[in-house]
Amino acid sequence: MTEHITSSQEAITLEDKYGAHNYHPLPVVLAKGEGIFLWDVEGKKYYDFLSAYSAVNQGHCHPRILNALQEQAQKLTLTSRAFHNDVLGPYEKFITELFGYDKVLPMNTGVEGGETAVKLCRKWAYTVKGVPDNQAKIIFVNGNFWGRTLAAISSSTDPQSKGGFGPYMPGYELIPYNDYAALEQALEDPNVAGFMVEPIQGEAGVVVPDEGYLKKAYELCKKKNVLFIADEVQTGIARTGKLFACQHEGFRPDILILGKALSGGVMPVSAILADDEVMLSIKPGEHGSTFGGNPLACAVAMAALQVVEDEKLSENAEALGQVFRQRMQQLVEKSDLVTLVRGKGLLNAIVINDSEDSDTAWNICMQLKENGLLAKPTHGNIIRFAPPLVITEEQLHACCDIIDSTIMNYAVS
Ligand code: IF1
Repeated sequence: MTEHITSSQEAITLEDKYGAHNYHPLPVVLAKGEGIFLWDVEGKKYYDFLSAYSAVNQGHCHPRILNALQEQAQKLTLTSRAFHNDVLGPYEKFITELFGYDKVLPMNTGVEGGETAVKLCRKWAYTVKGVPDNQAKIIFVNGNFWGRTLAAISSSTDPQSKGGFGPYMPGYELIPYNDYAALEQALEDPNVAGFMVEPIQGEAGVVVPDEGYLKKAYELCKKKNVLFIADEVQTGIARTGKLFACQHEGFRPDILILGKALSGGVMPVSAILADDEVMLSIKPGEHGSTFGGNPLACAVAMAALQVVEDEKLSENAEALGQVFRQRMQQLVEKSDLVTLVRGKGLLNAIVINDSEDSDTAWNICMQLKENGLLAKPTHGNIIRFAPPLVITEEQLHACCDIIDSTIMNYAVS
């Protein structure tokens, strides 16, 4: 019989005793979510300003997505890909037409999307580009984050993500983010197969590259016959004010990686999209996953994407992102605790005027929690603000009022 939790402390105690200690969560225990709101075990209500790291763009427990989940769950949840099912094909048509690609390869978690993109890129290099076997190189940028598998952390520059897990994946090269000259130099190597990059670096602290960097990088990749791989697990699905962030610069990456809000936060669903020349490099039996493309995930993802379109979440993110950054800029001007605000759409962050290893950002988030708003620092002195994209302008101003008053009344202890 499972324990019925009656207090937050009880839940925390159970996690501490029986769970791995691989996270350091804020001391809040959530029991209910609806739209932009979360409630803890004691019934206290919060604005969610993290959206489960942009997996809940459509808002918590969206009724249309839950209906799709419940309806499909009554019929068929999993067949494996050993057989066909009657939901995968319609989903594949829907998502490829929506994003404008020939084909989709469905997986589950975001990092599996990244792994699939790396494998596909290498396979394309050997079978289409003609790179000698086992010589394919993939270029990543400093500050990248695409998950916790060994292939993902092998490209990391963050000691906390990477340290102590060697040996690492060969065939990777790192260059600085937002540095076109460094990319030009790296692509002089004829064995480079791909360039994998986040259009905005989420975990690194919502780092936005210079206007035009991504487009120029894409054009250089085209010229050098290198695949541009966009990791849009966090920036995709309307988060930055477009269906996917590369659209701000008017190009389609050769491989587009999606995850998180692809399911509206209801279950793990990820995907990579590519055109036939690339996607058909992988032949039957060369890649897969037990749950990849399962009927339940397909039904949920179609509903989650339909909500993004019907509720115009990209347009809302674009408009309210401007409002948010204006409000935060006013805070920058009147408080010496906040040095800048940056972001696109409703993926934003403020930089706190303290060293990276200070606990000021954490303490501010603890105070925000007391004041009814949940957010969490990324690296040290940066606080990411990413509410569900269904937030209204009135609610956004109420949240900005909480952030403003919390910062202005923050007593540097
Ligand atoms: C954790 C970070 C965010 C991602 C991008 C791929 C993935 C992620 C751009 C992998 C996942 C999650 C992982 C989670 C916390 C969170 C996170 F802080 F770790 F870096 F969002 F910024 N590409 N990010 O952001 O997707 O396999 O997790 O489904 O590991 O602590 P996943």
